[in-house]
Amino acid sequence: MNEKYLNLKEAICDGDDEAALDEVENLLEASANPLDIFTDCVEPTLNELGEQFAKLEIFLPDLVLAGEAVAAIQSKLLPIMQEQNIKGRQKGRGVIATVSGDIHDIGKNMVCLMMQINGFEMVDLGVDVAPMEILRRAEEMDADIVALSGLMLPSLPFMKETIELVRHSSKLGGHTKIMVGGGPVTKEWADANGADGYSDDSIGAVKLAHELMGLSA
Ligand code: B12
Repeated sequence: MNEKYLNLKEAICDGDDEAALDEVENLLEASANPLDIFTDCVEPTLNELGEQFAKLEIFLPDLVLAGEAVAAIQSKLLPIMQEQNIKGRQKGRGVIATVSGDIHDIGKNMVCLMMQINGFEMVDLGVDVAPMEILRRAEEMDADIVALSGLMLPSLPFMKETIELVRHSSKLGGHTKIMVGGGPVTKEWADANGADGYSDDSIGAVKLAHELMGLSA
């Protein structure tokens, strides 16, 4: 990791919101790009913490505090990214949700924002959203895209159930494309379970959405 990010990494690991926000401020003043702060610092730091958590080197309260620090960073950076990048033309509309049993939303929020600033009208349904609710909201807005996020292995059956509901909906006229992502999801899982596409990051998600809509970026 570039050393300019080391103070922010430390603040996230310490779960220190205030220090994290001060450091984000310093980075922005030094002209750092908000998306780079995420992809080059926040994401790798969370991945490291996830590994330490899995090895019992840190515990849930540490992860909770780090998650809160990242939520504070997101609430600072996402509006700035939105302001800088909003594009007028809507390329398609859809819903995005973290599936039942799963409350992780940092990655979903990133994907949602990146799609919004790239011209997709995305409605964020939140976390722990049941398959029937995702279907209902997708039907209500005649969604072109249903984007599903899942970081918990035990939640993958709910993702699969949602895919099946959307596929068999008589109200969605077959034009709805389903995109999936999140830690335990792979391209193989996506192909085997009827999704139209998979990506492992938010930039890839935007690229994928363009492909699925038959658009050039
Ligand atoms: C932060 C964190 C938390 C925070 C979440 C805060 C929040 N607001 O989200 C808190 C502390 C609350 C938390 C709780 C728990 N967590 Co947790 N958590 C993490 C951690 C460290 C980071 C996740 C993260 O935000 N990553 C950064 C983001 C940017 O990455 P991302 O989510 O993967 O998203 C990117 C891509 O996947 C992709 N993407 C994501 N969604 C989508 C959707 C689409 C459509 C597309 C195309 C792409 C896409 O693009 C994103 C941007 O690049 C991970 C470890 C890890 N390496 O993932 C564990 C991890 C996910 N948690 C784990 C566990 C076990 C839990 C708990 C059960 C712990 C407990 N005992 O209570 C609870 C879960 C409760 C629940 N029911 O959901 C396990 C899951 C194991 C599994 N696979 O089943 C992990 C993997 C840790 C581990 N190694 O054991 N957690």
